[in-house]
Amino acid sequence: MKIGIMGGTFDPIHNGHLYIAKRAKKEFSLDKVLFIPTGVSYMKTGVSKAEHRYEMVRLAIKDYPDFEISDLEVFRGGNTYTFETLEELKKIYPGAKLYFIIGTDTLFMLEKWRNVESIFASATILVADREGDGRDKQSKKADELKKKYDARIKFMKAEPYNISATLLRASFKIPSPAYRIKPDCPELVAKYAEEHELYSQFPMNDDEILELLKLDLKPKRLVHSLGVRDTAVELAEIHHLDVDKARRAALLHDCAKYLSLDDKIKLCQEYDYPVSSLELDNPELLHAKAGAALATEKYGVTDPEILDAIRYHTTGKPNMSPLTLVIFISDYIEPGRSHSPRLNDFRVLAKENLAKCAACILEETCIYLEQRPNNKTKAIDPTTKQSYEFYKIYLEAGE
Ligand code: DGI
Ligand code: FE
Ligand code: FE
Repeated sequence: MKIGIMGGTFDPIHNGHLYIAKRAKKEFSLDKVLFIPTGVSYMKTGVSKAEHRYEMVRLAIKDYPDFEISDLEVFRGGNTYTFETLEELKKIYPGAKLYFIIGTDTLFMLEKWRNVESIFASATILVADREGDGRDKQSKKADELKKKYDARIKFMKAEPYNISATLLRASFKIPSPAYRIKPDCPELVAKYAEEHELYSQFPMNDDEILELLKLDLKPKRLVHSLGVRDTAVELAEIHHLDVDKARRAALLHDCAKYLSLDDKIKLCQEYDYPVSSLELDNPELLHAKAGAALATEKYGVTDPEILDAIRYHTTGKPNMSPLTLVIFISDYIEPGRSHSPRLNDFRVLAKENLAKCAACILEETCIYLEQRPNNKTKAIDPTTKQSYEFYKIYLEAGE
């Protein structure tokens, strides 16, 4: 008998896990696949209770006759070690060939696992790999392990699935039904998670926000947002501000960039953010206000300082909070920007004097908007103008 083994936290089990189990079963003619949810995890904190994770796996596989669940790890006291599980399975299924299914990232961590020699002796390792041929780094690592431990390692073609658990948890945390996305797991699992509020009771963390943003932003915009994040974090550290708030505001500052005009207007109305006729004529301005609303609606952010920083990141405003200044500036100077010859001066200035740096940026923005060629001049938003009026005294001020 050939038995595939899918170990994991399964918090929660998702379609990627099922897909990989199906692929492994087919490609290696396995008689069955055993799903073994971990008990107490010694590597991860903040994981859902084992009984919930076990129940979700049970629900997910109940219509697959060749998939089974095992409680070997769930009810074992203390830490769970794979080599012990495999030892037990050899006793339960004497003579069976065991195939331990892992993702490519695990291939590189295996050697750190307790008693890895015993793992290699007990089971063939099946690596779920996007290309299916264990290219480059993976096949090198596999060859190394084969030599060193006499390991049996095979690659199977399957999409990597390690990231989507984060996205899946995030999808349970989206507050507004209008912006909810369908969780990528069996319906029974989603229902169970919702009924027991396994994920929705916690606010989204930055990893989850990032996974959702990947769906909302084009690749270039995502790179920009990560640049703003890194710049904002650095400036927050230098100026002794709340680094977590800066990181979050920066990540989300352009989250509404690709919403339709209708959606942006609707969001602003719902949140009582007034929309001016100038903004309707220059709708690219609206993504900042709409972004503050979307940060609440979709990403669950309610902190007024973060929302203020997102809302005013394009125009600035008079007397900005230090956090709002940091986001306004970071958006302009992040490493991916190259639109102004003075950027390098601004990057130095931002570390020394936020208000003066904002003044320089506002001055440059006003000049840029007024002096665009071919009569393509853009109207300066009154808030941009007011910010410039407020900050321009810093232009003359010394250090
Ligand atoms: O969203 P980003 O591209 O990262 O940058 P942003 O939010 O600072 O600016 C978006 C656009 O808005 C950019 O092309 C410059 C423009 N902008 C900034 N202030 C004003 C403005 N456009 C008008 N019409 N009026 C303004 O006051
Ligand atoms: Fe923006
Ligand atoms: Fe931006």
